[in-house]
Formats: sequence, C-alpha cells, structure tokens
Amino acid sequence: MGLSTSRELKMKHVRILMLGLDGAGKSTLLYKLKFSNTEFITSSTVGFNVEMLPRDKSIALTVWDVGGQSKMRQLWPFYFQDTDALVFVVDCADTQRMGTSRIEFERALKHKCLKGIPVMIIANKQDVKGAFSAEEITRRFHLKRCCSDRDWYVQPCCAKTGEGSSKAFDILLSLVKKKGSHTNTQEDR
Ligand code: G3D
Ligand code: MG
Repeated sequence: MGLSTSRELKMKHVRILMLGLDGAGKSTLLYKLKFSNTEFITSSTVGFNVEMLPRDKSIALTVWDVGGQSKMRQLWPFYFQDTDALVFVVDCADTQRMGTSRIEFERALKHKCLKGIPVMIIANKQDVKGAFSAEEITRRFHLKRCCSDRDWYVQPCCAKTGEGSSKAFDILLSLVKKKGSHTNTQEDR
C-alpha cells in the first residue's frame, strides 16, 4: 500500500460490516457498488472480501463482506470490533432459510460490539417471483422490537442490477452521521 496523502488522512473512515447467510447476495452487492458497469461473477466467499468505497471528498466506506456459510458464521464476532454500521443482507426468495437468517441477525444484534449501531437490512432479490417484500421482512424479523435500541431501515434491493443498493448506503451513511460518535478519522485509529 502506498503512502497516504494528507487528504486521505483527514477523511472520515466509516467501517461497515456486511453479514447475511451464504447466497444472500452480499458479494454481488459489494462488487456492483464498486464496479457498477462491469460484468462479474461471484463465487462463494471463503473468509472475507473487503473493499473501500469512496463516497465524497471527506468520507470513505470500508465494507467488510464476511462469508455466510454456517462454519463462517461462528467467526463473525471476530469482525465486529470498531464497526460503525451493520448491513444485513436477506435473500427474500429463500423462504426456507428465513428463520435461520432471522436467528443469525438477532444473534449479531445482541453482541456488545454492535450495540446501538445503525442497521441497514437489505431485502434482496426483489426481482425473483414470490420474494418477500421489505414490509414482510420487517414483520418476520420483528424489526420494530429487536431494533428499538438503534436506527434501522429496510431497503428493497436487486443486487444483480444494483437497484436500491446505492440508496441503501446513502441512507445508512446518513444514519451513521446522525449517530456521529463512532466515526473516527484515520489519525484517531
Ligand atoms: P453471498 O456473497 O451473500 O454468499 P453472492 O452471495 O453475492 O455470491 O450471490 C449468490 C447468488 O445469488 C449468485 O448467483 C448471485 O448472482 C445471486 N444474486 C445476488 N443478488 C441477486 C439478486 O438481486 N437477484 C437475483 N435473482 N440473484 C441474485 P449464482 O447463480 O452465481 O450462485
Ligand atoms: Mg460472498
């Protein structure tokens, strides 16, 4: 990695953790945001992907996309420290594993490192016929109750086309700015 310029040092670095079951569409979402016009193929994430998404002159998002297979889920807490916001991706067409997804979501929310941080729930794969809507996810995940201690938002999305993904990150960033206290400059870290 090269030397940081003084502007980069003054940038606010917001650390975003992206979780969700395997196949939910996390890596597709990340790479669609990073390389919007490029065709790409994701393969099941072994370990994690991390990408920096510059937003404007003053803010850079570092997005950690952690593998979601059951073995990897046990390792999720190792990625929790210093997280400013959580993105939880739900495959709304995977009705069979909706319960597992909700349990993993609730487990993550209870962790002390993620206490009170803003959460963006991505209701992904809205292009698939029969996919649950954002309202259905809100209801099934009991979001009003389990996120009552933090700011949260559910964004319908199609990671494959990118529809809804940019808006999700814009809203999440506004929630992070509102909370304020967790965002440090790189110099503080
Ligand atoms: P993950 O990183 O959460 O494990 P991936 O998930 O990003 O690897 O995506 C898993 C599969 O879901 C991929 O298909 C990907 O193309 C597909 N996918 C992701 N987002 C969407 C979406 O919005 N709509 C639809 N229809 N499919 C999506 P493959 O076939 O490569 O396994
Ligand atoms: Mg992946």
